[in-house]
Amino acid sequence: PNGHAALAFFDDQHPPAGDFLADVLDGFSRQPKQLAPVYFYDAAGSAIFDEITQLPEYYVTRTELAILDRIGPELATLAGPGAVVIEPGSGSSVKIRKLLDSLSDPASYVGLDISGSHLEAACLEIAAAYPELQVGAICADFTQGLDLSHLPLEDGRRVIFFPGSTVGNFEPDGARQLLAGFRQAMRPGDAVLIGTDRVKDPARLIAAYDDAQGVTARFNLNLIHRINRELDGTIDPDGLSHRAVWNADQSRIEMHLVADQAQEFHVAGRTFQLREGESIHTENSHKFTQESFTSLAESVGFNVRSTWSDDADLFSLHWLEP
Ligand code: AVI
Repeated sequence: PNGHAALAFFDDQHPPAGDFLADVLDGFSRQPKQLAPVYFYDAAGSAIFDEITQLPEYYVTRTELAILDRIGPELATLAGPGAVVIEPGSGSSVKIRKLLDSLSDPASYVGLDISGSHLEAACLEIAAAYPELQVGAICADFTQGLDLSHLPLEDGRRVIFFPGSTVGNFEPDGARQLLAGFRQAMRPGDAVLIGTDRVKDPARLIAAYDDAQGVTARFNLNLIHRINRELDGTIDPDGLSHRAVWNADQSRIEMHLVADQAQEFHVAGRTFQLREGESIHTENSHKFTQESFTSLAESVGFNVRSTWSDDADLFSLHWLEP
């Protein structure tokens, strides 16, 4: 009995909780100041991110969904019947439904997330929508490797679904470690279906991260509100401006909050200074070419079996096999 009756299983691997306060103090002590993008996604931030996915400038989500629609039959062939779909960071419910709808007779869905409550809610929704599917949950930090050894499910092909170009939010070493963790958990015949955003015209990229309605600016500033609220912070959000910059050397969009004038602030009793024009670096979103992603995947022992893109080559999905 797992205490989550509608789920086939709930495997709590007891991931250590992230230390928001320690990470913020550490990030503000660095030069340049930085904050980790994982902390964007409290309830308010997740709701703003949903708004971002609907923006005219943010082509990412709708382009990936259109590719998923188009390639459904191919995915069904590649996955075969009885597939076990595993979703690290489960929550992209529209995309996972498209995938499940495309596959022929998927046997099971396994959500995997660091937040147990979020995970349970997401998995219960899938279970309700797909009564034929076995639905299980693993509460774990997927950046620390995947332990799939206790999956009490039939042995179909395992397909790890990692959409959205979330891999791009990791530093190159972190992305390699993440994919290596996936690779280690896989058996011959298993696969990863992963989305990556493409290198393109910088103006188009910058618009996607600095939209006309200011939704992305709100997303960025929400992190400051969160620090003020949860960590007894006194940062003046009105004195910070959202910036999106294309860093061609690192092939990434960077998000920053830049101080319009100098300010001193406190977080949990510690004092920090921002100079006029000084930036807090809040996110990297790496963009890939076919070559750069292939070399990343191959460096941890994957074969890129197939890649699909939209006509304008904005976004790609890749099928990786060990
Ligand atoms: C979640 N991740 C893939 C988004 C991205 O595009 O890097 C996060 C985001 N940041 C600003 N807009 C969207």
